Amino acid sequence: MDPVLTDTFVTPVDRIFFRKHLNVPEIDASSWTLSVEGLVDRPLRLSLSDIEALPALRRTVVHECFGNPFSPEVPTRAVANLEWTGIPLAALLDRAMPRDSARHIWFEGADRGSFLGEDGLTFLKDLPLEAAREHVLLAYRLNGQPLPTRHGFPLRAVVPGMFGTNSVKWLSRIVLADHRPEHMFTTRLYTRVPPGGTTPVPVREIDVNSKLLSPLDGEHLTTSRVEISGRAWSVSEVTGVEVSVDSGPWEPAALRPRGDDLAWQPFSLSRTLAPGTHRIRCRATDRDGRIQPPPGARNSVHEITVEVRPSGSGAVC
Ligand SMILES: Nc1nc2c(c(=O)[nH]1)N[C@H]1C(S)=C(S)[C@@H](COP(=O)(O)O)O[C@H]1N2
Ligand SMILES: [Mo]
Repeated sequence: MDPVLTDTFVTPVDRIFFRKHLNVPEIDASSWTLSVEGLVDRPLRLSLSDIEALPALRRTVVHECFGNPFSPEVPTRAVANLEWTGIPLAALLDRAMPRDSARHIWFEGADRGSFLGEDGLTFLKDLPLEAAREHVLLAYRLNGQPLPTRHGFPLRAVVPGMFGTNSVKWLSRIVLADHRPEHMFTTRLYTRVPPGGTTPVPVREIDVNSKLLSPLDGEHLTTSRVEISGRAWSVSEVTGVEVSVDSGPWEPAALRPRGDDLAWQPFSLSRTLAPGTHRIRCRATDRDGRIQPPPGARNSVHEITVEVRPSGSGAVC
């Protein structure tokens, strides 16, 4: 069974994929602090209760791992849809008062370790300050529960519309700066060359993508009436998902509109399939006209194979 997609709209905590590059810090929430420093008029050092005392918001957000940074074109579709509770980063920036020279914001986790033979690394990411002010949430609850250690306790960044790699877990330090940090996870890894370009850019905005959830790849179906369903997501709203069976035409699936949050969107289509083996494909298009490409790209059309063996046909034991 697929470890990350389930048929619920919000992915249960025990079904979320887990990624880490360094260690998993065990943080004592009573002594943990978050600092906001660098090009600010009023540096801050906040406890978890300081943060929890600020007005909270809840957002349901699609969460997707970019995949292996050494294989940026391989589809992994490690994806979840999660409900975060936290504060907008903007609330802290308003208090810290960034200077006019601040253009970039750095997020650093409390994890430490070695990666690619480099010792003493931290997990550090950066964003343009204006984009971060607009989008970033600092979350301390996940699906209504305290944030589990593996997902970033006591506080993590969540960046709706950007790949999971930007959502720094175990957040401990925020730095305002006039330049990007040269670092393993900012300028060396997690970059890619955009289509038609030559210069690598940081892996940020998610691609248009979709995933078939039911039936599952390789599933043996005992009825020929099949409800084909899945999830689609992109940085802008997905406006259409099409499904193709075998080499048939692309047919529009029913698609749930996105709503206010940057969540994934369920889609479904009913089909009658003759006994035998079938290939099912899905492809999403978003409001900006992005469409999933053919195989060879990390967000290529998703394809599964199923076998229909109606009960009574003698093929089912
Ligand atoms: N501090 C820290 N934050 C991190 C990482 C990490 O290794 N350390 N991995 C990133 C990557 S690549 C992804 S996909 C997400 C995974 O979040 P999850 O394990 O909660 O699903 O966390 C991101 N944030
Ligand atoms: Mo990731």
